[in-house]
Amino acid sequence: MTPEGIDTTPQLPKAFLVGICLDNREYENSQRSLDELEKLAQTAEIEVVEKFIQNRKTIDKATYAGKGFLEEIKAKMDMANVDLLIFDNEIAPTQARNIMKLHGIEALDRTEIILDIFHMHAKTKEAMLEVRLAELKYQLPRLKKLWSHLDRERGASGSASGASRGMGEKQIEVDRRIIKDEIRLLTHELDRIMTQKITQRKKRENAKKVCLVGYTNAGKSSLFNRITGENVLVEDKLFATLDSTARSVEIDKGDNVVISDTVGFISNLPHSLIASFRATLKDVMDADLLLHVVDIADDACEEHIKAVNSVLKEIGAEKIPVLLVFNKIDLLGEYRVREEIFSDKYEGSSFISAFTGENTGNLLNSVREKLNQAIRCSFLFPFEEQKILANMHEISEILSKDFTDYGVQVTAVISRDNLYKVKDFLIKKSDATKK
Ligand SMILES: Nc1nc2c(ncn2[C@@H]2O[C@H](COP(=O)(O)OP(=O)(O)OP(=O)(O)O)[C@@H](O)[C@H]2O)c(=O)[nH]1
Ligand SMILES: [Mg+2]
Repeated sequence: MTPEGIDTTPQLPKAFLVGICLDNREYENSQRSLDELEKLAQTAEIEVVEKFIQNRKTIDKATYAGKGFLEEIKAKMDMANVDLLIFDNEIAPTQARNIMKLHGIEALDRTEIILDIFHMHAKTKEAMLEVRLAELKYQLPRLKKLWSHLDRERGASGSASGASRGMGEKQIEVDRRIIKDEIRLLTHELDRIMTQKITQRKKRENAKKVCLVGYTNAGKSSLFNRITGENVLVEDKLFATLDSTARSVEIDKGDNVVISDTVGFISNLPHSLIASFRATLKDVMDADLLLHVVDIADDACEEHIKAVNSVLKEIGAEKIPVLLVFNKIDLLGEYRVREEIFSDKYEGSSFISAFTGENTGNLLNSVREKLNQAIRCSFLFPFEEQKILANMHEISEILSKDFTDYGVQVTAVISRDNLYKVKDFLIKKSDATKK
C-alpha cells in the first residue's frame, strides 16, 4: 500500500482450469492431472480461481470443449473476474482462436504454461538457449494453423483480391524460414557450448557417472546437495532446476564418481520439449547409473514412476541401470507402511530423506554396490568373431552397435562376472582407473 492507501501489489492474472475427460474410467487421473496443472499455473504466477472437469464423449473440433460448456464458463468467468481459461489438454491454435472469436475467452494449454515456467526459470545462457529452442520447436508445426485465418478472413470479407488471398500462405513461408533459421543458429550455438563442456569434462572421463533423474519436485536437487555438500537451488516449485550441474564426489576411499542433477520430467511432456534439454539428455545417456528419485509422500508417485520411465524410454535410456530412490520418507507419518509395501514391490530400492539425511549413507553403499555390479564398456569385435558378438546379447545390455572398418564396435553394460568372457575385445572400460 502507498501512503495514499492505494494497493500497488501486482495483480496476478486469474484463471479457471479445465480438464476434458473423454473416458469416465479416467476421471480420477483427470482430477490428479488437473491438480498438477494447478501447481504448474501457480508456479507460472497465475492465480487459480476454480477447476472444472468436463465429461465428453468426443472433443469438439472447432473449440475443443464445445459451445454449451464455453458459454456457461464464460458467464462464470465474467462473474468471477477471471481472465484466462487453461486447458489441461493440448488445444490447437485454431481451437484457441475460435474460443476467442466465438466466446471472447483467452485460452491456453498445459504445454504453454510449462514453456512459460521454463522461460521464467532459465538462468544460464545455455538454459535460455534451450528454452528458446523448445519454444520455436513448439511454434513451428503450429504456424500453418496460425496464419491460415488470414486467408480465410480476407476471403470471407469478399474484399480481398485473388492475389491477396495467398498472403497468409506467403506469411507462413516467411515465418517458417525465420524460425528455421533461428533454430539452426541456436542449435549451432548449443553445439559449441556442448563441445566446450565435453572438453572440460574430459579429465573426468575415467570416473563413473551417476545421474539424478525423476519427476519434477521429487527432491533431486536436495539429494544432490546432500551428497555433494553443494548448494544448488531447491524450491517447492515445479521445474526449479533447468541447468544440469555435475560434481565429483568420493564414495569410497580414492574412488570418485561424478554426480549430476538434471531437469525434472512431468506427465504429458511433449517430445520436442524433452529433446531441447540436451545437456540433461547427455548426462542421462552418459551415465553408468541413474538414481531415479521419487517423492514417496505424493499419492501419485507410482504414476510419476511410470511417466519418468516412459520419458527414459522415449530418449533411449531405458537400458541404463537404475536405482529407485524413494525420497521424503520423513513426510510419511502414519503412511510409513507404504515404505514396507514399496520395498516388496520395488525390490532393491532405497528409502531416504534428503531433508533429514536419513538413510543417505546407506544409499551411497547401494550406489557403490550397483556400480560394481555392472559397468559400461566399449568393445571392438572383428567381423570373424560373430559368435561371440551374438553371445554379447545374452550376457550384457547392448547400448549401441556401430559398424566400422575394423569390426563391430559395441557399447554395453556388463556385469563384472561376465566381463572376463569378452575382455580380449575390450577397448574402454568406464572405470578404467580401477582394476
Ligand atoms: N520433507 C521433505 N521435503 C523434501 C525432501 N527432499 C526435498 N524436499 C522438498 O521438496 C521440494 C522440491 O525439492 P527439490 O530438491 O527442489 O526437487 P527437484 O526434484 O530438484 O525439483 P525440480 O528441480 O523442480 O524438478 C523442496 O521444497 C524441498 O525442500 C525430503 O526428503 N523431505
Ligand atoms: Mg531441482
